[in-house]
Parts: sequence; structure tokens; C-alpha cells
Amino acid sequence: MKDTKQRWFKDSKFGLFIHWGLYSLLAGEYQGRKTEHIAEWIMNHLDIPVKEYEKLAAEFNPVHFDAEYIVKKAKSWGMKYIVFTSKHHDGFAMYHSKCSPYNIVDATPFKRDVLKELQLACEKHDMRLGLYYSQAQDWHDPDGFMALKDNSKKNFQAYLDRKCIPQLKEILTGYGKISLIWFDTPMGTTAEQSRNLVSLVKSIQPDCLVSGRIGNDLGDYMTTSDNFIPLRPYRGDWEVPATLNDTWGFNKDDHNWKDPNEVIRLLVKINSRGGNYLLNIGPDALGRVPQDSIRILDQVGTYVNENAGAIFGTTVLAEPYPYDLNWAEFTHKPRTLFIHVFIGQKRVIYLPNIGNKVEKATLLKTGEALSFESQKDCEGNSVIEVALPSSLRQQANYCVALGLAEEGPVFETIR
Ligand code: H79
Repeated sequence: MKDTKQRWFKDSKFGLFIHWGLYSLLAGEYQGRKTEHIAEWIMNHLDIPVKEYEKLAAEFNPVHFDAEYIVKKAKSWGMKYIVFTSKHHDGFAMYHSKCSPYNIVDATPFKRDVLKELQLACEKHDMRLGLYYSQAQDWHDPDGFMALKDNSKKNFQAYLDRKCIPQLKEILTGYGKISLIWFDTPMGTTAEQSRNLVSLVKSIQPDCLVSGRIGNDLGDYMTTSDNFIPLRPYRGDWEVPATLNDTWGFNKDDHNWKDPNEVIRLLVKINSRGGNYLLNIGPDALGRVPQDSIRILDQVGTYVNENAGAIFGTTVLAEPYPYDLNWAEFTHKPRTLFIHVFIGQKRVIYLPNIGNKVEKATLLKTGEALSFESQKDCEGNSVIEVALPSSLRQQANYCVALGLAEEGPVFETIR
């Protein structure tokens, strides 16, 4: 079981992932060819030669990038940490690297160290900062791994010594407190290499967490598969990295945006199983956050802020609710059960097998008391019925808090 032993990670519940790099300029299309896959993989998927892809840097001039706007937005959405791509698989550093000129300051007309700007904005607004760093895949360095290609002739250790390790030292010494390093796709990394990278991080910033994707079963917390949620509660610390559409890097043709209500439900589902939701935005070539991302996250943020008490500080139930419901998720604090309802038109909440004695029911966001009845059904199971005011029928989501008489088990098992 992976355990960060760090309160902030356990309590965070919700974070912002930012995928931004040279690929954002292509937005899913290169010389008339479109990628059907995640847009930050365009160099690999469309076989763009290094010398050609490098030329993008000369065009990268994201004049609308505003670190403080993004940090303030993340804060307003209730997020507790930000993870930014300091270097993705394409090998381009989104900060002023001294050991590779292939970086946003030295290779672009923009010349701004956006990581420094992000660091300062995070410090100003009391937001934790973590950094994505692609430690194994580097499509720019001849010895970095590349998925779907022959890596057998590569001297991976030479790449680690020449680029990865020096760059990790830079991002861990030049940008203040870094709360975590988000390693990804270990591929052929040996156990010793993974261990050495972990030691390097901890030797510079002992409290800096390392994501599960350092490989070889190391790392401080479990990272699920991209966009996948564990079916059952998972003891220990973990995180679901996820997108709002079907790409991480900006893709102008991807309009498959999730419904905001669905995103809220995914957040609560992940939290109820003990995990954090690291939700992505992909700024475009000019540094603008897609309006659809803002629209969705503004709605998610409204729910998070109105129902913060049912999200932050919640603990995983010893036993999940024994029935499969398509309209609700449950979160829990000692002596309180939160029912997150994701369906309009309901007139009552009817739930069998709540064994703990219910003492009160309230609509969380207003504190309004709701009338309820506890009875036994014809089979002898406990049933709770909460009356819902008609005003809720037009709402796609809301949370009802049940005050419980005892700290013990909340649900009866099905007999
Ligand atoms: O940073 C984001 C992704 O770019 C990265 N992880 C998240 C957080 C990631 N790396 N690898 N993968 C995701 C999965 C790769 C899937 C692949 Fe493919 C399938 C690579 C090759 C085949 C998709 C299809 C990409 C290229 C073709």
C-alpha cells in the first residue's frame, strides 16, 4: 500500500493538471494531417522528425499566457494543487533550463520563464505546485525512450546523466517548494534507475512526493491509469489523472467535452473511494485556456464550493452502500453521511439499508432542514425517506447531509 504520510495530499481531493508545450501550437494537426490521438503525442504519432518539430519553438509566442489567472481560477474551483508539464515526452523544457537550450526562454521569441511565473503566482495565492517531468520518454534526446519505436540501441543511462538528472536538479532548486514530481511512462527504466531518481528528488526536497509512475513499484502514491477510476475503495493514497475531453494537450478538433454534472459526479466518486482527482486543462498556442474548460470547471467549482463540507475532510466508508445506484454517490465524515444526488425531478430520497439511526437531514448548501422518516420495510430492513422541496426538482445536483446517532457502521449489509 502506498502512503504519502502527508496530510496535504490526503486532504486535497481535487487538483489541476496543465499540459502545455510546443504540441499546443499544432493543436492536433501537422501539415494537413490530423492526429486521432492525444494531441501532445503528435510528434510520435505522425512521425515528425526532430529537426522539423524543433522549428515550432521559433513560432511559440503565447502572449496571452497569464499564470495568475490560471492559479486564481484553480483556487476558485476549489482545487488544492497544480501540476504543470515542465517537460513532456517531446523533450522541450517549459522553463529556463541551463543544460538544454531546447527550452521556452532560449528557443522561442516569447523568452519568458512560464514556470517561474507559475511559481510566483502559486506562492502569492497559497497554491501547491507540482511538476510533471517525463523522465523516460524524451523524443528529442537520441538516448531517450520513444514508445512504438525501437529503443534497443539507446544508452538510456547516458540520457539520464546528460539531461534528465541535471534538469530535475534545476526544477527542484530554482522554483521554490515543489510539492510533487509527476513522473510518467517509465518504460524500460530499471529498478536501480527508478530508485536513484527517487533519491535524487528526496535529497534536494525531502518532502517532495513522487508519483507512482516512477516505475518499479516505487513512488509515494498510486497513480491510476489515465482517466480510469478504481471500482472499489483503495486504501492508501492515490490519484486519478483525467481529462475534460479526449486529449491532454490542446486539440482544436476535440469537442468531446464532458458534461459538468458528470465531472462533479466523477469527483465525488473518486473522493468517496479515497482518491484525488487531477483534472487537466490544455492551454492553446497563445496560452489561452479553452473556454469550454472554463465553462465546465466554473460549474464544477460552484458545486465544490457550495458543498465543500461533503468533499474536503471526508473519509472512506468502511463498507460502501450495498446497492448499485445510478443517481447518487456517498461521502462520509464521522456521524455524517452525505448523499450527492445527480438527478433532477426526484420528490423523495428513498434508501433502504441505512442501519445507523438518522437524527437529522439537511440540504447541505443552505442548511435547510428536510423532513424525513425512518421505518422498516416489509422485509424488515431499515429505510430512510427524505422529502425534497419542489425547488430541488429543477436542479441537476445537490447534496443532502444525514446526521447519524452513532460513529459505527452506516449501512446494513444485504441479508
Ligand atoms: O501526459 C499525458 C499523456 O501524454 C501521458 N500521460 C498523461 C498524463 C501518456 N503517456 N502515454 N500514454 C499517456 C498512453 C500512451 C498510449 C499510446 Fe499511443 C498508445 C501510445 C502509443 C499507443 C496514443 C495512441 C498515443 C499514440 C498513439
